[in-house]
Amino acid sequence: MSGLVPETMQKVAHAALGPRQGDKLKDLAHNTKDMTPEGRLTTDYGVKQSTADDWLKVASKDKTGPMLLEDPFARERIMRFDHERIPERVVHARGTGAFGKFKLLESIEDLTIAPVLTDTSRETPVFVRFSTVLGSRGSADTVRDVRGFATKFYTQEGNWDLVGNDIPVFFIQDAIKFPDVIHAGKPEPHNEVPQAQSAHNNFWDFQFNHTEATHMFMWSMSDRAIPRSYRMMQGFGVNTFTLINAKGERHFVKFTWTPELGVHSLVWDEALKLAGQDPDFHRKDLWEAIANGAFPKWKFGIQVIPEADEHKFDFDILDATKVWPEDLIPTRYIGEMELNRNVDEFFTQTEQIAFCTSHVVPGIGFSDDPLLQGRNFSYFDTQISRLGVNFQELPINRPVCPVMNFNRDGAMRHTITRGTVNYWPNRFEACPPASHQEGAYVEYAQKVVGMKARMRSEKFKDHFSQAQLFWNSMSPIEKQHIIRAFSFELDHCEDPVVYSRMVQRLADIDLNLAQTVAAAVGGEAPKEGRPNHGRRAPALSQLEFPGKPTIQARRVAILIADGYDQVAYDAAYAALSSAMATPLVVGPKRSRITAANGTSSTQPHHHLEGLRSTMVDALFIPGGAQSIDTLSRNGRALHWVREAFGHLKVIGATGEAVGFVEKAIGLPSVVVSSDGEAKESYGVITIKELRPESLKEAVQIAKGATGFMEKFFYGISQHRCWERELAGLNDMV
Ligand code: HDE
Repeated sequence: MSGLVPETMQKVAHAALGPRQGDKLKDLAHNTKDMTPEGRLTTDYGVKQSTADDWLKVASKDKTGPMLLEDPFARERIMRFDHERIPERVVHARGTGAFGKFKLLESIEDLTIAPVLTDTSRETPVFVRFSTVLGSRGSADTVRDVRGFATKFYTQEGNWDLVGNDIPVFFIQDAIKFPDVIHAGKPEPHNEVPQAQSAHNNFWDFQFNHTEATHMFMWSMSDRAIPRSYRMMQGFGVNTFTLINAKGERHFVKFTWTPELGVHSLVWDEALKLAGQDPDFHRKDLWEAIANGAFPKWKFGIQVIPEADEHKFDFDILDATKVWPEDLIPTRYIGEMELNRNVDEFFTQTEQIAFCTSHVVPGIGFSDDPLLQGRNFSYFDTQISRLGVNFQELPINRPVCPVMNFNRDGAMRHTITRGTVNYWPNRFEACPPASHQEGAYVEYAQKVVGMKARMRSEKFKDHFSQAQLFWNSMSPIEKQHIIRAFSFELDHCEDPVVYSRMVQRLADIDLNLAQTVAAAVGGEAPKEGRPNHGRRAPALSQLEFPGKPTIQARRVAILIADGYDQVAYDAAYAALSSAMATPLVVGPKRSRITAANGTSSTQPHHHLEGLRSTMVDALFIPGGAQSIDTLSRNGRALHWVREAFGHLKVIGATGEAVGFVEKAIGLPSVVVSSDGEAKESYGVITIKELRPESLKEAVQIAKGATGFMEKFFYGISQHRCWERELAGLNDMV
């Protein structure tokens, strides 16, 4: 196979596919073709063409002349191109997706009849799309925003779409308000500014005027809104769904995904810079991890409330602006999902995938959650405008089980249904409805009596208790980040009415928060706050989800110049690769760099201008007198180290590089010079000499004679060095 098809990208992934996941991929194969050198250029109607370069012309002597409209090939190319775009999603336009599989580990047949949640021998193919909400399709990945986490389960009973976010609550309680909250967040109507930002007047004006958003905006000002990676986010169904068991009993349920790698975020300065330096940061991160075989995994959990307990809580369990605190309703983890295959083509798969919250399978139902009810209408409707009425026939959307009904026609219908009738009942009894025993979806018989009115339950009117609960549950570092987020956002609101009122609003959550932000943004500091109930729910803090300590798929830069210590370099490179991290060699130039021994050399992946410290998780700098001398005189190299230190990244240095790190960060007391033993101080790991007995030893990481690699890897696995921030050192560089 030629390099035309990135076969290697998918090779690892194919090996990991289970028997069932193949169902959807086999189905997609009917519509998949490869570009090959053997294939010949044709029109869309199949006629071979001799050129792709020249429009048919009336040739004069010097071979110039008018172009002929007659040329069907040229016309087809241009007209086809003119119509390549479809409307982008009205929200969540920017996103990326991948294939994977869902495996149930524990049956919940006590709660549901849905085989996807009761049959542990099954493996269900899935497609997941992650997204930001506010930005348009070409906007940057790392902006402050909620992230979408939408999963399509291709079950044997039909498609089940679980369309969630990385934050468990939402801005509004009733779907009718959705256009308002989105209009307020999107670029302002008069000048279409700003792109993909909540930091503007209209967003915060709405938040103030619409108190039910208070809990949600606390989450969106937290680090959850700037994830390090899609692989390191939780996912929440947000809405309250129901499960129906064989006895016909109904339970309320919330669905959760928890990542194996833990919940980790960028730091704000990094997120801001990445938006310009690498706008595809999250998209590339997911792609590379899957291509390298570091498949991201999530545990699948449920929180369940029996129907009879619906009213036992001081919040309404159908209110999407409230969490179900885990100390009251613990999460039961029952399955896991792995993403293991990148898409073959972005448009036909990631762009054309269409999720509908209304698509559930027998055994799963809705509740009277007024946000969910509105969503059930909206998603189907929006797909019709985005993709047309036959959107469910598109390869990525069609189910793996049979589809048969009397829906017909419409633009771009593909299925050719044979038969003389297209209605029910018909004289042939063709396509009869299924019975319950045959697996038909049966609606839960819910007794409903009431007055028709525009109304809301009383408990929905408490807009502050859980905002306080969230704030109370944050660690000191998380609180600090929230304060800074508000300070940034409100600084971007020029209208004093907007930022002054918002500062007052913050006093409904916490007086200290309000006063600190007021001082930063210039609003009048509130003197009194709403009494705080003092309750906490630890699981709201993302620090409760550190994940498994691994450096898999973490990007580690190795900084070198001519004359680098080749032994230390080789040892680190080999150890990082064997741990499935991604070492990225960076030098002042991308042409070959020669080691101190004069014989070895290496071709760096990037130069210091091209790759920035923001794009990596950690930094390693081997010694070598000449190399360090060059780096010490290079402003960009010094900035690299300084910036990585400021962003709390782990830095490893050996030999002469120790002094270089000290010079770069200008905090002599922090960098402990070492006397042979590896030393760690505020995430800076140093050693005089990295001389593993052999490369093999380096590869066995933890056994390294010096313990350097052990300390370095542990630091990376901890994501960041928070001690540095607690000591205020990051603010000093
Ligand atoms: Fe969405 N939302 N939403 N939303 N939403 C859409 O559907 C809508 C809400 C979410 O990767 C749209 O296909 C309404 C909550 C995700 O393709 C649209 C309301 C949550 C995605 C729509 C909400 C979400 C969407 C636009 C309030 C978290 C991207 C394009 C009642 C649980 C799916 C599309 C993808 C997309 C409507 C609120 C998550 C317009 C009316 C709450 C992850 O139909």
